[in-house]
Amino acid sequence: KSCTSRFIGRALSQIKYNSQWEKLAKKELRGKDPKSLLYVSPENITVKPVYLEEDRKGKKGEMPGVFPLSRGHYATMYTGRKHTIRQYAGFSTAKESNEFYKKNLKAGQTGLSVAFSLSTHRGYDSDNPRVSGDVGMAGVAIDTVEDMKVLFSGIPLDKMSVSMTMNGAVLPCLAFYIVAAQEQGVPQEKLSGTIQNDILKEFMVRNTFIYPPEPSMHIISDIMAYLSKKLPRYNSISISGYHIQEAGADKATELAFTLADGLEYVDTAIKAGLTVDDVAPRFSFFFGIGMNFYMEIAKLRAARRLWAKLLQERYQPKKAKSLMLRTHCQTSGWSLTEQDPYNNIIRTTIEAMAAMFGQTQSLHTNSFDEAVGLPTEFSARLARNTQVVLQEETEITRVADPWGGSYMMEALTDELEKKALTIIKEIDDLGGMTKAIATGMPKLRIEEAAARKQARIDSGLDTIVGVNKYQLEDEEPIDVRVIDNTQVRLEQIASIKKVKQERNNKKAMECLEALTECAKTGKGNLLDLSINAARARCTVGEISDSLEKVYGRYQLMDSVVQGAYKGSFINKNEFENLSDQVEDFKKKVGRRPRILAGKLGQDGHDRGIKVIASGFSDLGFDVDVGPLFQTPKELAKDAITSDVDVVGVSSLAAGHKTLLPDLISELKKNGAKDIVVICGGVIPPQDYDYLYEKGVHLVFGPGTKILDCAQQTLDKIKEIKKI
Ligand code: 2CP
Repeated sequence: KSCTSRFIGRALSQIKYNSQWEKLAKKELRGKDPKSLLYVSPENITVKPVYLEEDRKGKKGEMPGVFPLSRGHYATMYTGRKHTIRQYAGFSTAKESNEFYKKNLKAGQTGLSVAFSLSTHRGYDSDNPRVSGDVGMAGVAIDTVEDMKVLFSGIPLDKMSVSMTMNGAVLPCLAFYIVAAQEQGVPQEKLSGTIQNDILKEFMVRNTFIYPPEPSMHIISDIMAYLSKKLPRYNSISISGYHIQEAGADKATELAFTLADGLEYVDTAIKAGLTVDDVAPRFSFFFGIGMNFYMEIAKLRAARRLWAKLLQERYQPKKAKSLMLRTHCQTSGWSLTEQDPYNNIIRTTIEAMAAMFGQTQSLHTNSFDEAVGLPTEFSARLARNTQVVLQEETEITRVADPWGGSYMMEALTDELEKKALTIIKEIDDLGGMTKAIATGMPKLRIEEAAARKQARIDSGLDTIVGVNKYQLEDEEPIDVRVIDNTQVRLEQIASIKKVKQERNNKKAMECLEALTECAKTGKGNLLDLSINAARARCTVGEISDSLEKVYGRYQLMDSVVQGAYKGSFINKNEFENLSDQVEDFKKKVGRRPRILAGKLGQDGHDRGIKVIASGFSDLGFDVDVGPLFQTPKELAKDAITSDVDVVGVSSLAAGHKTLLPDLISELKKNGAKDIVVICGGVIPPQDYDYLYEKGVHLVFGPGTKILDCAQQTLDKIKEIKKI
């Protein structure tokens, strides 16, 4: 059954066609009903095969630069200034990343964007045993201001705008940046750039939080207060939908949750004594751009319109800039496939075009190899040049909002605006985003959508070339960047030791105590005090700990979505065949096959593990999802205590070669040799043999059908346990 026919019943009643067009279409379709051409998107928007003048009846045209800004917040848009080519990068040590940045800037990149190591994100120094597999792997390790100085050595920070993706350890990292610039001779008021600083979405999807929601919001209001006074050119937040889409949400949901987060931040600032005009002009946004081309362009147009309208209605700002939704975009990492990976170059180009047609201010284009590992110099060059070619060889940037006035694009923009507004009202009814997050509603919605999407792909309803259609018989492995994690860690540990030896320890301790005191009393500004601590050479771990003493470290309570995978799986026979085998297992063994799905290290990406958990659970497995951020020892202990048959580990941040062997040796050490260990995620095929040698039983690459994964897992349990 085609996707269209499944949804057609629902869509039919809403649609009226122009009778002349309907007649012509019927003839061309040899009598078939033109309504068979309708498509219903995951946003539940019915996309028609044709849009005509009557679809815009009674609606006025808009002008770029004029409220409600759907067509762009400047009259000239790219004709006046092209978007910033801002590639997100960082790996290994500050020295290596600095060299990489400088090369990229010479080759056409126009802004910088720092990817920090997950250890840094979570406020741990590189010498902390919890982060043995994380240091320098998915981003650059920064422990002190000395590392930050090396990261920007030879890069004039008064001229270069720098984005830093940092949320959990936002205070020390931003403080290091400000002090590094000052020591480079650049006063803070001259700094331009953006700090992500969007903690609300971390609690929904990205999971690199440190403290609980309430003190985390307090940190944000201190940062906004400091930046609005002292760094007038710096964007104090990057309110991010990207991760919401990557985690599985449709575009209306991504849009709604992101703008609802933005409204919550305005409210937080106002509660802290600031005005909307103090903060909103320096709010910035960040959206993901996937493969639904028209819908993505419409999303960015609807985002600008909705934000301008909501701010006007709710806060009546005086500054025109407060209404502007300025945004960065990134092509979808989720849409990249391990299979036939050169197709990813095509996907990224299409997504980059959608972002540019949507008039983004800044863009990152993914490298084609990111489904298997960290980008190489070659793949990063192609990714960057995708934007350079689009900017400099095509004439796309010659016209402001070129899709404006298209009957279809205007209709989709209206529809997305309407859908997103309905969801924003739901959030309002729950008392705003912080309260909504506490109910678990946003996370659950996103996880259900992710499970439904996986079922559509596994059922062949949605095509992914090379994955569920037109597969290659033989796949040649591609090169990936290899990082010697142990070496990076040793270098970082040596440099922390040196900084601590050379600093005035008494001064450093006083700065840390001042931070703890401020957290206790609420008196003083946490960023101001973090800057003092950074200058006194306190480390990221020390600054984070000084606050953790008061705030504590947040533990996420998690559950598994039930029924969404099964409900959207089309081929019921295929599904039931496997669930029957699970039932047989239960009859023979006396219990269901039991799996503990875990995440190791500081890698908080949990879409994969959640989707697997939902699918396995719907198939009849007994599924537990372990807490995030476990050490191999902790996960092994939980697996043994819960007496599981299988431990499943999802790894998306390159720690697999350190963490999985450690897990296996912990299991063996404790006599649990017959627990099946499976893993999946972003794992280069070159590493599969290494993992098998170390005792991993099954490795699943991205794009594996859940049913295949579950079948092989069940067979492996039976083989190992001789059932
Ligand atoms: C721009 N300007 C113009 C025009 N266009 N002036 C007149 N006419 C025009 N047509 C002006 C702007 O007002 C601004 O000046 C200056 O030119 C720079 O333009 P901009 O549009 O502000 O560009 P930008 O400096 O590149 O800033 C773009 C953003 C910023 C979106 C506002 O927040 C940003 O760069 N964000 C990047 C976020 C990022 O890289 N995130 C990485 C995510 P004024 O400044 O005087 O107004 S990492 C992703 C991973 C997945 C993760 O999170 O884990």
